[in-house]
Amino acid sequence: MHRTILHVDMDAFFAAIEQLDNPRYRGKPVIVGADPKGGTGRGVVATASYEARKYGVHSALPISQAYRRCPHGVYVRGRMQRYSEVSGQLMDVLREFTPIIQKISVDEAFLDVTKSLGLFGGIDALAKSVKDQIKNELHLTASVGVAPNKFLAKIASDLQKPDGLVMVQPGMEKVFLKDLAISKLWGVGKKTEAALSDIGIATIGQIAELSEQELGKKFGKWGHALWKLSNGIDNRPVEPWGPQKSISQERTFYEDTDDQELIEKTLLKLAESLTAMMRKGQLKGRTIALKVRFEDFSTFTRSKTFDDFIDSTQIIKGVAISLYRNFNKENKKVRLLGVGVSQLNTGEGEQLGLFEQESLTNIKLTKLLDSLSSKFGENVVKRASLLDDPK
Ligand code: TTP
Ligand code: MG
Repeated sequence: MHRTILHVDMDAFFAAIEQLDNPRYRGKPVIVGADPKGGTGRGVVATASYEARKYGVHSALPISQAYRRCPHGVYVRGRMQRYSEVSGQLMDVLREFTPIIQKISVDEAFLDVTKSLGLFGGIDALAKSVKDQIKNELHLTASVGVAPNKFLAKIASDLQKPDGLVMVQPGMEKVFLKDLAISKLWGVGKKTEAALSDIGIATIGQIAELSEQELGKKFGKWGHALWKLSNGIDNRPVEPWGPQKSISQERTFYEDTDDQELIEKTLLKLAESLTAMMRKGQLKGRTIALKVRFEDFSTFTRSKTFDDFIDSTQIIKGVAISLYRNFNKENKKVRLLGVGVSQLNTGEGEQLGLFEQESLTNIKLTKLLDSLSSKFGENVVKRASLLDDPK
């Protein structure tokens, strides 16, 4: 018995919401992100409407370049609160189709609809209905991928954007993947891509032809995962939110930075707001982790595990700074920093890796923040978000 998994991903999410809320922006190239300041602005594009993408403007492009490519575009700052609100509405719509739903970012989720198919008259009708409901209730479009597993569903949703619908029938996994570029494989970054292209490999089908042992030898544990994925095998379940497994705080700098003072100050602030939240939620954890994303988007975590459960601001600050100093000795420019705690003293059972479930953490944090804000006022507990100014 095979599973039926949907991956739903909204189209040009932030930009589409701007066009929804400001009818005069519709049909125009809308760019959400830093202030371009007539081409001299610093920082990056969060996202661009499909009209703007025709000019080569996309997420993470420096805003100055975006301005050069599309000077007549409509440039807007982000409104995270509004985007979170729509994100919540999206999840409400999706929950009508199945309770087995895993939100993986502000605008995307996996749904396991295996057991709902009968209710909705089969997969074609269900998938159409998901798209229609999003359109009717949110007035926005989504792209949907349908497949026997998460990996394939995620690739499928991206293939016919915007307003796409791509289905991978059971049994067609390898045919579907055969000619796709290896960059579509989860976790294949520039380095793996280069290593694979060195041995003449450009498509997923070519990886699938190698033996699992061979890949294991070349890439270790990751090689085995690579083999499985390229053969269309992915048994990971869609995991609805369970009890909280980790808590973290992170911040993206508008401008990548190698300013040690700013970096360490930011880490201290993140540790402070993290521990404030832990104490309010009566949470302690055994593993303290640092997350660092560099300019090229490569992302690393470093952690330290203690025998005891900890919530001390001093300890967490100290660990965050020492992990950072040990890790970034070359002082490479940093784009994002995060500090988190896992192995929490709540719930039991399997402990998930830190940052693996950012959405889960975010939802829990949002709830916690809401309750704190109502007690202490907004500014006391402002959360680091993608669009916040780092200062
Ligand atoms: P995505 O789903 O990656 O992008 P998108 O919805 O804008 O466009 P697409 O149609 O290709 O799915 O990300 C969702 C939102 O997250 C996006 O609207 C803005 C935000 N975001 C950033 O702020 N920075 C980034 O680098 C990326 C990739 C996304
Ligand atoms: Mg999207």
